[in-house]
Amino acid sequence: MTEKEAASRMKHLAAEITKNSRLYYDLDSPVISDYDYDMMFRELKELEGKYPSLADPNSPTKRVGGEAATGFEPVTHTVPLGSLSDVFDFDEVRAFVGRTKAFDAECSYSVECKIDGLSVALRYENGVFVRGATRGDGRVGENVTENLRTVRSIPLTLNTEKLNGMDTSVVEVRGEVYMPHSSFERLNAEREKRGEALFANPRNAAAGTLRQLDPKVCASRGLDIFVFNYQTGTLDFKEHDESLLALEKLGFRIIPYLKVVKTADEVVAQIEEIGKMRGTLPFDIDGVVIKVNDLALRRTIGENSATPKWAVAYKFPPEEKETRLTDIVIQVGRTGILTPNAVLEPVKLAGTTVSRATLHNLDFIRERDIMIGDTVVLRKAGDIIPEVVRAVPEKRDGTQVPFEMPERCPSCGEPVELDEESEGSAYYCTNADCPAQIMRNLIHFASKGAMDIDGLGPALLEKLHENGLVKSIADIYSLTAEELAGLERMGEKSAAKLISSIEKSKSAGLARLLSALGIRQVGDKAAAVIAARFGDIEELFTATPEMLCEIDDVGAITAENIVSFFSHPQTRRMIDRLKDAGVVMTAEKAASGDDRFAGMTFVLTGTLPDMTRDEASALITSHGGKVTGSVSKKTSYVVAGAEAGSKLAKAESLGVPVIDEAELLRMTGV
Ligand code: 0OX
Repeated sequence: MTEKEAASRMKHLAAEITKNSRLYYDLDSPVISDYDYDMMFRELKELEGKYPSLADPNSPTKRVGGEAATGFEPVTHTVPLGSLSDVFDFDEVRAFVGRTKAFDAECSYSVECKIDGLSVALRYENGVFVRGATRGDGRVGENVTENLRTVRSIPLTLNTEKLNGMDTSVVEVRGEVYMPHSSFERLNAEREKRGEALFANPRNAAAGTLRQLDPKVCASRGLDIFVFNYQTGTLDFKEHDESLLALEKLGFRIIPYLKVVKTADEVVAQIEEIGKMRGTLPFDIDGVVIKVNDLALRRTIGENSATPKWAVAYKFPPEEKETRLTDIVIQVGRTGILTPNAVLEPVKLAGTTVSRATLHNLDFIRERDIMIGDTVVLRKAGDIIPEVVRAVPEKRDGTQVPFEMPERCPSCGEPVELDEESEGSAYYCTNADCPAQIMRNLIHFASKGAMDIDGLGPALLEKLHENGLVKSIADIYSLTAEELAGLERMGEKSAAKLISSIEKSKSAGLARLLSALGIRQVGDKAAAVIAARFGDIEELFTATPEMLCEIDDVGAITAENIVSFFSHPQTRRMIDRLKDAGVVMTAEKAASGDDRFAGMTFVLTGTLPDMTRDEASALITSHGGKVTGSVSKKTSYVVAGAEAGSKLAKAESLGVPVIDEAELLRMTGV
């Protein structure tokens, strides 16, 4: 690698690490696996070691990770909560053993599983729990005492009498708070029912839960803890395992599967033992921690700024599991694309039970030589989405059959065609009235990112479709409160609420409407630029592919799709019906004629003194602004009222300006 190549690689790695670290720490929503993150981190560190002159002083490797967020009081830890240095193979484990044996050839090691949760420090005074804090940056964390009090396995008082005669007046311990698989599955099932975003994995769910401002929420989510270190206090121990046994007597749940061993071979054997158990445990572990057991020897060996030299974490590669692929079923997507899905014998993988995985397209199946009935290897991409890595042809017994794309759509029976232009051999149903497509079109149309019709989710749409009340998109706008109230389990109040959401969606504007129509390859971004460029839907009925291609984000295929969509007589009829219903067909222009909030996004939280939320939203949109439900770095302002909750805390942690109703009114010139 030349110096120039190294510089460019380092820049790329630093940007990726920073981006993914924000997704992980601040937004609790990682998109790559921890393993991939660690690998990038390590590569950057190595390059910085090799090319010190190229190292950026602000490199992410110089940070410990996870800044102390606001919303909770800061706590300066009595003893800093150091982090572990990671190793990824047994040679590195042996090198660690060698380094520490150099201090004392008799050195023994505590080998323990590494719980995948978040580290906290718990302080007890005179046997009573007085303070619990997150790790934060290792030096300063957040005071989450009230939330931790709700974790049943954290003792509120210690069994001090069990340590007869020992001074227990101050005890500070460190442990890992985690969410067991059972709690995680229950939480995500409830969130799915309520149409809320799912947590990617148990660790993110635990982190999100511990940061809840309302301890009742935390109490309801079933967090747990394993204590793995005596931090400081009036007790005195010689060895780590001895300290943990004492902590257990005091009432703590201590780290399980801990074994003290002497040699590098024994350390490696114990790592392998824990590795074998990994998939069967009721909680996630992401590695094994190896620590020098003798506490005096730890002090001799010392630390490297924030990481002790007397411990390392061996990190597991992403978990893989074998299972049987019993069938391949076809799902007809919103745009008519046929996607093959693997039906799997249910298997537990990285915290959840997996029984389905997408096979993307025919090329994917052929490249991996996957047959129906095969044993396949599964893994979770980014710790989240299950994927079939490969088939295991050695395990075939002659009953396996190759997969063929159906010639007719499994939903409507009309012919299927190969989309020559698409990557990866996409087949699609040629019937625009295919029921599978209609249902998915309806669901997409009403969804959050599209027309955002609150309350009109998949289950209700399904019911409306079954009852013949909604056969196409335009039918949504002819629904009446009486028709809705006639449906099973739909009260008058909910019916009126839904009618008002449908009404509100009419002013979503051209960009959202274009994205909601489900034109093949026209997502949010393309819809926004097309809306900005054309301004009125009528212009799109006469647009040529050339005109569309002039727009940066629109390629030739998308342009053809748009032209083809607007050339259908059904499209004309649908748009006319939407227009008659009052759906806005022009690009978002401020209704007030004053678009001072153009390009700005607002989030409302809490109760405002004089305005309802709808009134505040209307005020913002009428000045060209957008109102969304969740706070991100892109949010321009959070408007907070009384009893504002976690959105306020999040705004503060992301540095998003927070204003009150009076300030909002001032900004609009009222
Ligand atoms: C765990 C875990 C984490 C902490 C700093 C020095 C030793 N996640 O299960 N850390 C530690 O110990 C470290 N032990 C653990 N078991």
